[in-house]
Amino acid sequence: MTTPQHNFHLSRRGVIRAGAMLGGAAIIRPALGQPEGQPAKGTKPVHDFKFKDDNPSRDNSPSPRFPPGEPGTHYNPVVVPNGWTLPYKVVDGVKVFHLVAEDVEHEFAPGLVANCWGYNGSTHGPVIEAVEGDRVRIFVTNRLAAPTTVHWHGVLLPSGMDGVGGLTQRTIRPGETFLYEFTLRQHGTLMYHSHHDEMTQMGMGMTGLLVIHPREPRGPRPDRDFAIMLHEWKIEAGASRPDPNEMTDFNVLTMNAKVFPATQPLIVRRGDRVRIRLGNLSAMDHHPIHLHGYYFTITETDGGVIPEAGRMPETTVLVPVGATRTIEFTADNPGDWAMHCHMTHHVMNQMGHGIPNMIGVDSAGLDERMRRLLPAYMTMGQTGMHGMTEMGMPVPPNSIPMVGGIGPYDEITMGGMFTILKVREGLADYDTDPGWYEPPEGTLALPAPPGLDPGDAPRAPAGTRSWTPAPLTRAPAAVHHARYSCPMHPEVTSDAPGRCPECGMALTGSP
Ligand SMILES: [Cu+2]
Repeated sequence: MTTPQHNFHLSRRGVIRAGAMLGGAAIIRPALGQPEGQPAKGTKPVHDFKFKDDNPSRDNSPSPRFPPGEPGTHYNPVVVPNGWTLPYKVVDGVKVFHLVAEDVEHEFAPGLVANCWGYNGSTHGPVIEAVEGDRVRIFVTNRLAAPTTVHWHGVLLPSGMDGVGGLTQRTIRPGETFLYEFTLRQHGTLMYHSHHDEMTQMGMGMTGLLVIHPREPRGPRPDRDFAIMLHEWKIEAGASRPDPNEMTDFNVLTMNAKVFPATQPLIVRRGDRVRIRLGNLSAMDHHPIHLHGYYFTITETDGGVIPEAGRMPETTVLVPVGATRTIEFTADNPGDWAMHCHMTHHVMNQMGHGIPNMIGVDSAGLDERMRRLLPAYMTMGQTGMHGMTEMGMPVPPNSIPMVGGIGPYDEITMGGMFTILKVREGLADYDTDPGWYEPPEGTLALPAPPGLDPGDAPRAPAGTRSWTPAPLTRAPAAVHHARYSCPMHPEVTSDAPGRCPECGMALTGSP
């Protein structure tokens, strides 16, 4: 390949040309969910499903194809916390997937269940995982009451496979099954989502990750390769559906559609090479995801691999709406490490938003007087939001407390877009939660022992909190009257044409 694009790794070695491999096998019968009865008025009849392998790579070379990549041989499958990966079948050398768009009853955390939209019984949809050079055939059945499409975000494919309702295809009507087929020319972390009535359908959860592994990895594969989709929802306390019309006030912020403490921790062995793929299909918010205990490198975007010369060490990665970011690091520091969105409202759950500011309020007497009117009244938030996890405060039906849960030492005052990276020595397996980290003696912050109090802490020196500008040494020039000034000495001005006494240049201006 002559392309300079670093994310294209396909070589001629092992390439199977589409024609040689497929022969006539690309013709398949429209057996899966073919709509019964007449096609909708004004729509063309279903074609014969004979797709050409005409997806050009960047350098317009003929379509390189490989046999289907296999897990274990060509890649280590991704780990999807709280989620799953869509199984496929290989038919005539093509990987065949089947997505079903449908209503999904989804639990965001114990206590909060909502009727969302998703794929194959989950929201978000399952991760689709494949290998660069694979030919993929994806059936999409629509079991929603509304028409839909699926767009393959970031995938280099023929225009007619791009899934944009109205623009590149007619929509998939309720009950219909459509077929998308293309060859994967790239590797990376990409996404799929509805591209019809986008605000409603993505807002209801119709998104998923699409991971394409490189055919020829340039370095050692990661030991743990996590895939996480970020999203935001508006679910009024007690409501049974997300409100996709919300523009600003999102109150359920999720990783793989879960809020902490329901987010499954990322469990790794000390020394593991870790990759975390983050996608964001929130409606309105970018998410700066911060990892404690490490610095990492942002290695990829949904546009491909970042050249090594362009990488920087980071502790926070901003994942914009409609983008993916991939970070990598070696897990050499054992512990329980928070990984969360650094937008502080994005680590609060439903009830933490839009309440009156009570910080500093002395509520003595107020509660008593209020209880004469409202027997259950209790002022809250006078010193902030802590205490909200454990006070056993009744919450409205179908809602969750505003913050997370009880940690090993205290309450954890974060919910929402928050999870924990658990790095351990000598883990038996990755599937068992190793519990809370026990720090070696001498490595835990504790109350200062008596007698070690350092005494008065330094105070801010006088003058650091206010600033007095230096007094003027002369009267300000009457520039507002002058019509002429020196281009080199702006303080030299005049109401009449002339020359600058400093430098002799003609004053500029207009009569
Ligand atoms: Cu955020």
